[in-house]
Amino acid sequence: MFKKILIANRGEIALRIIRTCREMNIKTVAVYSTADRESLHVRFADEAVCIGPPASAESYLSIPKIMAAVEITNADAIHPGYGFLAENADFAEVCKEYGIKFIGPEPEHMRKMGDKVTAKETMIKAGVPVVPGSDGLVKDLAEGQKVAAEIGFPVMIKATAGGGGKGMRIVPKAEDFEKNWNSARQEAKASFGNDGIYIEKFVEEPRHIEFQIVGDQFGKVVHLSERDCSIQRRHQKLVEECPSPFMTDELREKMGAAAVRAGECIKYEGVGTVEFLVDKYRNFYFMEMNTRIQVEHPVTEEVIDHDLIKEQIKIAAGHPIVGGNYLPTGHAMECRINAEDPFNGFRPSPGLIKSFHSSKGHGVRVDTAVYAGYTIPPHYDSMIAKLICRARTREECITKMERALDEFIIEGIKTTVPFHQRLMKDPKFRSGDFNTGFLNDFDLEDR
Ligand code: MV4
Repeated sequence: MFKKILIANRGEIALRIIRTCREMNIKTVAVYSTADRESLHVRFADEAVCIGPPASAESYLSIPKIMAAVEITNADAIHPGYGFLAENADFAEVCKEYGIKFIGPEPEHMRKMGDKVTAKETMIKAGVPVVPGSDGLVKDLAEGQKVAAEIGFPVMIKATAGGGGKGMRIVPKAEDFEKNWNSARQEAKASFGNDGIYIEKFVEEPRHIEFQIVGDQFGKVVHLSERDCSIQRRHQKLVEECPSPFMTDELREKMGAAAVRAGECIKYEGVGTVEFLVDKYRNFYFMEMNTRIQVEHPVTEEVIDHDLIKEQIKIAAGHPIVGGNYLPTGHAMECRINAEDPFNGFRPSPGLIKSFHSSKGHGVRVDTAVYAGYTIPPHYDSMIAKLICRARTREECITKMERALDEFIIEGIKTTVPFHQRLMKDPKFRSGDFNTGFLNDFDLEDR
């Protein structure tokens, strides 16, 4: 087992990883920018190293700075958390060269899944359903128009280096193709320095349902059920839950088997997430694979009663997986509490937290690194807490979430708490009748 893990991250996930390391008797090293001197991950780690100024590019994203911190503290593994360098194959490669264990998959797997066309080709080989579309990259406008006509409108233009909606366009009909082709290409070039484009049939009113998988170093892969992440705004998830209200035993069987095949086919090592689009007929299609621990992992932890960070560390240390797939017991839901003003277009609201009292009680979990007197720096992500509730049924879970949201006190900044309070009362949300378009016509002022 590792003796000392360096956590190349900040905020709640850094704290989350430190907690598990302490329970496993593993020493921890925090790294921090000058904006994070007063952060809890710095206080709770056994050692802390300042790695630069507030700008991420010169601190949390700087591979040389992080490797220098590894060297001076003599850490034997790095946990990247999510975001920052978590899906950077070059970073994983550098760790390998230094003889430091990167807690995550092989660089080759990160590279494969980071390129969407390669990921899709890999899934086709594994027998995982994908959205009908172009055979790989489309070379020019003329080929794009031809392929789109064959697939049938509406189609979606996507960037192979994409994800999170960048370089993505919906094309309703043939006459709209050229302008969308040009703008998608430009955006992809500007955002990723890669203008590789592919085309898919547009799946209408899809749900976003993802499967948590775990693979060990011996080629065994199991799934830990799904998470429904359809409640999103501009590709930012706001609520996640397990089970999906749309799930059936039969569908879970089929999607779970597909997710496991995806992992087995590439001999995936570590925890990963296979994202699917699911249409109203319960057809499902591979969308992307994330090769990191995700923000919403606590939802799965609550319904399967396992510590996923601990599983990650054990697998990285060469332990085998025992047992099979996991089915959920009860229901869990996570609301992301962001320092944003939901009444003003979710505009970021950093600054001093004057008072902070987190929700408590049976079935309530709050993952956060903020406290009263803490000043949220403007340089990073606006998520300041995750409120996770667990109960026997979805109904009880929502009721508990309403209670927990009502007792959450955060003063000094604007947060997304009022958004969640209104969402929990929405009849369509409560009945489980929603898809990824739900928030497009959800207006807070009407409620
Ligand atoms: C799609 C789609 C419909 N049809 N692909 C959004 C982010 C990127 N990962 C893929 N996305 C989508 N791809 C086809 N062929 C709809 C979306 C989509 C979406 C997906 C999941 C969650 C929220 C979404 C919001 C808008 C669009």
